[in-house]
Amino acid sequence: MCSEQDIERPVPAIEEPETPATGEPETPATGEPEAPATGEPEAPATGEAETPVAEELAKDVWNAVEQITWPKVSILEKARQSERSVREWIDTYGSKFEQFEFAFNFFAGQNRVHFVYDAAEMPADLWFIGDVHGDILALEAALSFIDARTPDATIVFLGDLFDRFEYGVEVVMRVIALIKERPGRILWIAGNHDDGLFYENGRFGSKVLPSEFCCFLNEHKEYEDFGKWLIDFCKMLPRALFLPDGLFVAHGGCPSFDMNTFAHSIDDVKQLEELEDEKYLHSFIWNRVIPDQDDKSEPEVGKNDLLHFMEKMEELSGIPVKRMLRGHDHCKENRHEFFESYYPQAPVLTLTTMSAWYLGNEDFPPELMAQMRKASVTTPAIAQHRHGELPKVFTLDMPKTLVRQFHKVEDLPNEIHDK
Ligand SMILES: [Mn+2]
Repeated sequence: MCSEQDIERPVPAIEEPETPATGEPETPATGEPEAPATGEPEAPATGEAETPVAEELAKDVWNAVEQITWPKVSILEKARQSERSVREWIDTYGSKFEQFEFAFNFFAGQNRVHFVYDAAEMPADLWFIGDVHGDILALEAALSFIDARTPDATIVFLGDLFDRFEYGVEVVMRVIALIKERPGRILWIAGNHDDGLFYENGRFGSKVLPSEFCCFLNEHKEYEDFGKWLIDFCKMLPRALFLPDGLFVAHGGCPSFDMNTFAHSIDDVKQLEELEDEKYLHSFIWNRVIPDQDDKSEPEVGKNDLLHFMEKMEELSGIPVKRMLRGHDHCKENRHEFFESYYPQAPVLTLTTMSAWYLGNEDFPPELMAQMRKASVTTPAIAQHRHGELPKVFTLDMPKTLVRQFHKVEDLPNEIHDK
């Protein structure tokens, strides 16, 4: 199962189970075809048949990249160019975010729960990139893979672009520059790290750990204005996206059972506009869909809760909401997970786009740090939209040497790594 969760502060100590050690995936996230037991049409498409194709294609892309003598330099140079372009934009427009043309006709100032009703608005090629968390290598791998196959693709980011890995500012600059360079083809759905960043009493802080990015902003005064701009930018990003074929996309979860009122909070909603209430917006980002649990209360979401929510959305919007794509939990094995127990009624796919298993955070107690330093190479996952089904997953198998150039990777003992 996925791990590597984040917790909202004030819970300090251990939030992030990218801890490799023990409680690892009892789940199948990976190699298995994991046909969902029911012969559903939604059957997650990661099966045997798909895998060789994905690997072949990934290899093609990465062979090309490897020909660059020192890819790290060129990748970071690209990020610096992006930064220049973003700073130019900010100098010109300041906080007029409505100048950005996002995908699916989302504009700043609109409702942040975004419904796409018309199938004609669906792009021919639509891809999803999961949590990147400052892993510029994984981002570039994903972009080159997508661009090589489908040069005019629309790309939706599932949030959490910074914290954890050291290239947070590079990732953010690259993505914002993409929004500018590819008008109408990029969407960034806010994640909890994006939403958690704040500025108070002259310092950047975060509502979540780990939060290396706010430390970076505090240590680099030349990014202070940009950091403040970014906080406002993140506030206007969409929190949830509903596509006309029934795919519901959000970073974490959805409204669930409320223990205070002992009811589903979504039942109070009579009109879609009411979803703009902060408590609902918060739930899409911070709540967590949990496999193997039918009924949960906030902030967790079980299968029945998700089903209930989707039925309610269908009733209110007329879109037959049938399945969910999310980030938030960082799957270890091949960086994606299908929640088998949610089939056939409410299929869920969790996607993670990072090239290494977590490196740790200086805030952790030393004994835990020692454990977390043992990061290992992973295969970032991305996914391509398919009409009426969960997106198709591609895992990007790239050379370990390349990953080692970017991250302080240590190999885990096999008994841990190979679970
Ligand atoms: Mn995350």
